[in-house]
Amino acid sequence: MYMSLAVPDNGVDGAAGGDAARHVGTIIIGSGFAGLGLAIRLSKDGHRDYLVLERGSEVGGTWRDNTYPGAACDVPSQLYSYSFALNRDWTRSFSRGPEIQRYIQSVADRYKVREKHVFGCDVTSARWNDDLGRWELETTKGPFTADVAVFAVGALCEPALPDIAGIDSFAGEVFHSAQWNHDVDLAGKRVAVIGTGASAIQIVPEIAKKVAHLDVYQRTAPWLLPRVDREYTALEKFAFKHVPGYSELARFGIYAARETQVVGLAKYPALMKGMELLAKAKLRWEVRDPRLRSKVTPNFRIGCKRMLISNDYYPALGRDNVDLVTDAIDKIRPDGVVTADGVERPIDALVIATGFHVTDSPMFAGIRGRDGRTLAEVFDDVGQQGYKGSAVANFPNAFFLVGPNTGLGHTSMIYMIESQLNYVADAIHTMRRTGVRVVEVREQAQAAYNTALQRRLHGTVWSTGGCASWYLDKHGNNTTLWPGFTFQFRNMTRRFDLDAYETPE
Ligand code: N01
Repeated sequence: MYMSLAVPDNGVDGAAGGDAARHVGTIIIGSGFAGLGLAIRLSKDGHRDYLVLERGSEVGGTWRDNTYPGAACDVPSQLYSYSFALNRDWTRSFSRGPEIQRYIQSVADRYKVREKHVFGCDVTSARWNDDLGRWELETTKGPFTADVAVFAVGALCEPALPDIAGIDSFAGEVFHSAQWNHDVDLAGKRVAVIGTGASAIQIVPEIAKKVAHLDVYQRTAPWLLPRVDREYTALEKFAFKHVPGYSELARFGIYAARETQVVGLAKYPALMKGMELLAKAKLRWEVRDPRLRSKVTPNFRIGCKRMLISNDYYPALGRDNVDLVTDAIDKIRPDGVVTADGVERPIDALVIATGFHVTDSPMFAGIRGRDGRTLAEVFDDVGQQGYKGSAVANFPNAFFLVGPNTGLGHTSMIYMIESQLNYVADAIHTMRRTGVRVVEVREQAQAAYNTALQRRLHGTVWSTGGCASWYLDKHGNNTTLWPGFTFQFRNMTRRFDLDAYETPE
């Protein structure tokens, strides 16, 4: 089904590469929206000397991996494609996972970049060799070296498993939302879902229909807004595809409307009250049982955690075969979950929807910089800090896509990714043009950037809204989200600013 790896082009035939490392100008690690986008960008710019190392067997990243029932996007479809490859074939206003994955695959085919991929290639470590001025990578397909390494591994890719006593002793089926086991038929089984985040609220309504009984373990009640999802009419589909400018106009309208949320989220959190009223009205309308209503009523300002959208989550909780459990989980036994009040609820299968390692990704421990310290050690010291989300001091010739403070809660990450593509592609181009072989962001430039960023983040709803979220790291700093309008980030990353970088040599 997939294009085979073209040996003459990327030189890797799928077998372990032996002792001799293969040298490549630029190595991109990961082929989700970010890594794939950079591959296309480099190809378009006429670069041939690059490779994408992808541990999976396909492009798509999070959309390839998250195949759980109900997986769908909470960003409107028209905004959820590359600007250079608009999808004029979306079938509904909010796309489902498989349709997005098909789109990503079609773009990889259209731009013929599969031949630049090495699939099934897990990068186990990456180390900057300061003497030779290059990156040395160990992978499951042998060693590689590269002048420039671009880490496009995604923020939501390393499943976070809860530290609950006895979880390993559970005798039934157990899997994380991002590693759904499709061989397990949940029909007629007693199932527990731990977590009530974006993934869980999509999973719960889907499996509630078929399981015998479902316990949903909630630690914090999320805010829910309506999901205005529907299939496009034939006329709309025709217009998106054939009327010049129609897709672009729809895209711009959605983009502009979503950007207005930044005013409430990042500037005047009190304005979020309006959204809270809408969410409360929805809650009152959809949850008639006062006991359940009080359990699902959030206790923090809307927007502090990611706002979720669903029309079928509350109704699913109201089903006779579903219980929402708000008592803390004490331990897990081979055949059930025990809560702090001593009640044991027997189950046959356990779904873990507890999110991802975002600010503490295990991947950070495998990237070693100029002074020998790993990214994990550097981040442990100062928190997850970078420069323009794309570079980190002490890591020369390394770029990061979806790096520190590039995340969003209100609009499409693809917009931020494309901004970073401009920056990183221009960096690679600038290095070629000027003959500068090594660039490393100046510590001062990074520190000044982060001081300004944290000042802006201080008054946002993510810091003041009264919740604990994965947006904040262990130092209490928000190192994940971009605090402004996304077009501000776009302007800032339009060109690579060489003067912010050391160019040792
Ligand atoms: O993960 P989460 P997710 N014991 O971290 C709970 C994107 N996404 O996979 O709130 C018990 O949001 C935790 O409770 P609390 C999107 O960016 C997008 O759902 O921390 N519970 C929470 O309820 C999203 O933000 C789409 O108190 C524990 C849940 O588990 C991101 O992925 C769809 C626990 C984790 O929620 C992650 O979403 C899906 C424990 N030990 C996902 N630890 C789109 O539609 C955690 N929890 C685009």
